[in-house]
Amino acid sequence: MKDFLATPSRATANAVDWRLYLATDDRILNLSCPAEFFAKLIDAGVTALQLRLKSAEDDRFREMARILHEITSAKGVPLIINDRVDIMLEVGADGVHVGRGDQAICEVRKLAGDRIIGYSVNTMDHLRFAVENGADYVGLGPVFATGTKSDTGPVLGLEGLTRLAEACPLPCVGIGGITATRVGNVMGCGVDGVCVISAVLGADDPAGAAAEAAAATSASESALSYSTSRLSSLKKASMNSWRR
Ligand code: TZP
Ligand code: MG
Repeated sequence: MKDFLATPSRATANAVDWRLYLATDDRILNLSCPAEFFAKLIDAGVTALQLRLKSAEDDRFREMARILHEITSAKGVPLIINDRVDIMLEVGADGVHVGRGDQAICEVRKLAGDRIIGYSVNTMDHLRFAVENGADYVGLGPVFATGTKSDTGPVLGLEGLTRLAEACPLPCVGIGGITATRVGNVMGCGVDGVCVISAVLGADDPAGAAAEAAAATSASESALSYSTSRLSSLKKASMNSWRR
């Protein structure tokens, strides 16, 4: 059986601070100075960034990826690219995030090498699939109703999120409808962080909203000590039983 801990991308994903994982949507295409915008958000407390664009032309996607990669590298924050493993490789980003309708994880792995692969999970079967196929971290959601993405599975609620987080041997973040006031409850479900879009990008003061959400992740049960305990023998046992 392949040793989970020996996989470089797993080790990398385990080392990431997932507490405030900001994903984008297409509204960032209207920013006049995206570099400055994201630099401020990282300074405010964003710990990981996902470039997620659904309607951008390839050239524009690449341009944004390059801009964000420059900022995230300078600030020491990982950059994950949604859907596009080709663009992730072109710009040298840290990883790629895929969902059930995207390229299969095993195909993505052939291209991504030891870069991080994230996978979207809504059910226990999805989680098992992600682990068995070598994902490095998972997004669990939608936790709450969201207006940002329409083709999600059913809302998990805090109970559903807790069940998935407890069974999850990988770093995991809750996603979907998470606002700063909900961060504490979501972190309490045992996730390593929250992934948010509207709570920050839809705020009148995005940097202020990021700072508020970041403070809420830190105020809740320590995500870092949870990550460390993730490597307990119990977790490793469940992890290995899921791997081929
Ligand atoms: N995947 C599950 S819910 C969701 C994605 C991409 C949207 C999250 O956006 P928001 O605005 O934080 O609810
Ligand atoms: Mg996708």
